[in-house]
Amino acid sequence: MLIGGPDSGKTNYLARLWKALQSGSGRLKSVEAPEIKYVEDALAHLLQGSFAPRSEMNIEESRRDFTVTLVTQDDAKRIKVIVPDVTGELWKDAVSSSELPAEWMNLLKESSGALLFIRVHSDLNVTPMDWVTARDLLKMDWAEPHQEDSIPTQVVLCELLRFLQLTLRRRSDGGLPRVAIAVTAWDRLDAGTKESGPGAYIESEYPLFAGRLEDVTALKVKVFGVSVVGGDLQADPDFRQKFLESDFDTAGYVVEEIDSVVREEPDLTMPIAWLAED
Ligand SMILES: Nc1nc2c(ncn2[C@@H]2O[C@H](COP(=O)(O)OP(=O)(O)OP(=O)(O)O)[C@@H](O)[C@H]2O)c(=O)[nH]1
Ligand SMILES: [Mg+2]
Repeated sequence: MLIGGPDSGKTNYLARLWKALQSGSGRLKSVEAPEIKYVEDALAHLLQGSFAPRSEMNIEESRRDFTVTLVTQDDAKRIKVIVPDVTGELWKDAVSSSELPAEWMNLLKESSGALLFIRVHSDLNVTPMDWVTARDLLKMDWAEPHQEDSIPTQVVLCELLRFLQLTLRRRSDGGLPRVAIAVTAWDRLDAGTKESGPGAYIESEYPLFAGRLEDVTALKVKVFGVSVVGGDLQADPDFRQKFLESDFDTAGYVVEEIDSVVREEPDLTMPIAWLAED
């Protein structure tokens, strides 16, 4: 299941993933390809060299959950991916009211893995005044409605993680449920930060959340860096030009860290494949 706050990169990843699943060169491919209009629209944006816009809450089309069945390259394993309504505003609302709508709750309870999105340099990332404030916010009783925009991003992340801990079920092989964290717009980071890897990025930007991740025993967590096309289509016209002249299927990458070695992979399906991996 794909989840994340507003502006966290869900739609653009989904669009890029869609193409990767169809091209079939990654770890996962799609079994059947249902036509989902907003995903096709988002992909059309990318193909034309611009990021897909933020999802609108009011458009009926963008508010429909859908499920796709994916299969591993060797046909050995089938994975059902649920994409709930993709507007992050609703996840944020859920956090500020401390309540998940019943239908999402049920979807999560049927899942044994989730992909949680966080975006590099989002204007909507809210930084806490300080550590103590963030900690107190986490401890507070959410019954009291408060200004949702004041909730620091990492507090939202901690809450989403808590929802996942409460709801996700064990895998069919008995293993712990998994949560892949996608740090999107990875291309926007400077070389040094990229080199340190996605885990270190979370630790420096979201120390409270990183602490939670370390303490979690009921979930298996892995952090990935994701760049849907490998650069910034908005801020970098030179990159955009090169992108338009190149083969879309080679654009973008995922970053993972194995035994302290950070490596880049062209396979955009990797975080989801990891969720289902043995
Ligand atoms: N540079 C760069 N920017 C990205 C990437 N992915 C997303 N973005 C930027 O992030 C913005 C938000 O991405 P969306 O995919 O719309 O985020 P979302 O989570 O679907 O947002 P909501 O629909 O509001 O919930 C985009 O408009 C891009 O500007 C990426 O891989 N690289
Ligand atoms: Mg969206």
